[in-house]
Amino acid sequence: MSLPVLHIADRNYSSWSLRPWLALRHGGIAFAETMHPLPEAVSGEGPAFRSISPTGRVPALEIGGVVIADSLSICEWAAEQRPALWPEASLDRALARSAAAIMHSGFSAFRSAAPVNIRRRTDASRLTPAARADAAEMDGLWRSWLQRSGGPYLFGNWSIADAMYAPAATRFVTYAIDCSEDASAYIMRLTEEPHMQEWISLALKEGRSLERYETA
Ligand SMILES: N[C@@H](CCC(=O)N[C@@H](CS)C(=O)NCC(=O)O)C(=O)O
Repeated sequence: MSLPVLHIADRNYSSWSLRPWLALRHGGIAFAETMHPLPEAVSGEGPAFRSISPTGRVPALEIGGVVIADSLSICEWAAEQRPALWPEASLDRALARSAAAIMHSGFSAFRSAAPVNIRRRTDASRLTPAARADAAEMDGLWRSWLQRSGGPYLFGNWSIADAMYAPAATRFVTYAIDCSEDASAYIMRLTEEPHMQEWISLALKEGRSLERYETA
């Protein structure tokens, strides 16, 4: 059977693409990837990638003619191939899944005020009070999970929970967002590990600049 194909968008901007890409890489799962440039502007006609995924959005993983849509489902598929992508102990696994779900469905003020832009360095002036509150809440959650597990990642070994928060870590760097010492050390661990470094270096090589993600 041919390799699964992960459809992603621009690495510099696409937070959702990064998550399953990291899970597949950390799982040592062979896959091909296709990058689809994000539209220049939001068209009002709905999401751009209808020919790739039923949601019109990426990431999507194509396996043997079947398309798995949505970052978290792709991560779950990866964990079925490589169970170590979730913690081993049942309660830890449940907590890690909860952490992933909290990110997947939450922090919307933070996500919309501070879009992922790996290349950019600016200040936190564009953050609304709600976005700042989201960032502080995330910092508190990271600290509680790290304290409980003893680190180095949220639930001990690197897991899908860390994949889900990796784009958020880049936002703290891009927008120079204040955070606790523990959060800052976690952000460094997350962004300096080799797979994340590979993604970052590929993102930095992309030449496209999308106005809507570049203006503060
Ligand atoms: N809930 C989805 C979100 C996916 C998503 O919003 N993807 C963006 C790229 S980061 C997209 O495809 N945007 C295209 C569009 O909105 O036209 C997931 O977890 O995969």
